[in-house]
Amino acid sequence: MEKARQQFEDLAKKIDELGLSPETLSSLPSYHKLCTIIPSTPHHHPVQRPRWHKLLACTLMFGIVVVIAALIPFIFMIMYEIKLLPDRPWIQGLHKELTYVWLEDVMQLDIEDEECIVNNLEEIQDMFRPPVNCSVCANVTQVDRVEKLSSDDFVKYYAYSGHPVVITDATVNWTANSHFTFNFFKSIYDKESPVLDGEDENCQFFPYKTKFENLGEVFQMSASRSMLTDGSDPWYIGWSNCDSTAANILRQYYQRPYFLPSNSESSKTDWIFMGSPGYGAPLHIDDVEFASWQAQIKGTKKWLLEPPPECYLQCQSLEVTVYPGKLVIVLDTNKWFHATLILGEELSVVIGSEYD
Ligand SMILES: O=C(O)CCC(=O)C(=O)O
Repeated sequence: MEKARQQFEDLAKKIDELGLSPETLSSLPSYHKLCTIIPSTPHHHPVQRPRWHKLLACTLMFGIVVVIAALIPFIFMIMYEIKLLPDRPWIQGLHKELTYVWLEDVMQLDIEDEECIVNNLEEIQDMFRPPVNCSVCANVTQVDRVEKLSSDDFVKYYAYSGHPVVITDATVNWTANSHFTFNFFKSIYDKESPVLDGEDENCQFFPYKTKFENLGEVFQMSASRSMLTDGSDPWYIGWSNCDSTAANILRQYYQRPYFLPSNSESSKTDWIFMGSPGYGAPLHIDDVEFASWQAQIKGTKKWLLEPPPECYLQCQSLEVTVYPGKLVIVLDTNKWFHATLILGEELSVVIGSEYD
């Protein structure tokens, strides 16, 4: 037995020296003979696993390392979002870089054009908006009507207080009042305008109760409907004027309201709302960046302003009617719920913009 064991050791050593695999050893007839003498032989020699085992193990290890490496950015992003990471500039920078890589390179989105990865439902947006500081409406019992409003007074009383105001001489020198008709807008928005097909995410279009899907369809309505002829279907729409060609033409007919302070930036995007008496916007609150002004170019519009529910005990609802002419209403539509209704017989046309 001892001799056989020695022979086995010699045989195994030889195999090692020759650089042969352990499988070669087990395939030798002398190995099998020795096994019958020493039943525990395989355990005496460190039997190595076959090569494919090694390959599989290496592949698995490599896979695990790759997966962990790929997960690190995700883990970082999640930790950042749930605020588990300290607020350091390099962490914020890294988060921004990773966001860009993810959205632009992986998801192939144009980050400047995409507003959200997943768009919020408006109802949910309203529900989860941050609560309003009720100083915007506490003690406000009416919408002031003022004229000759200096920029200083505008800043002091209205611009950032959230207190709505109507400025009754705001559009002196504007020629919009005589030019802004349905046909005028129709002539400006040519076929190339991104507003028309609604393809550009930044060009928002509100059809309200109508069936229009984009501005292109609006401008194809019949002349009698556009002129609100008796019996024609009423309509009311709004759109953001994101098309610079159209915006530049429109700006020849109106200027930045005189009461805005010189250091206040006006948004590049204007908003236009247009439509029939009896229609308007339903009660809602906006999620835009700043407060805005809106000039009543044609028609008469009644505004209903509701304080946000968290301020019901301190604030009251307000109503104000804005007539056509030189009037501009300034309102923080992010703070006040608002609804509009067109009064009278005339088509309502307004243009407005945010200011900071
Ligand atoms: O002018 C309108 O009829 C609606 C305006 C509006 O809802 C808004 O500016 O958020």
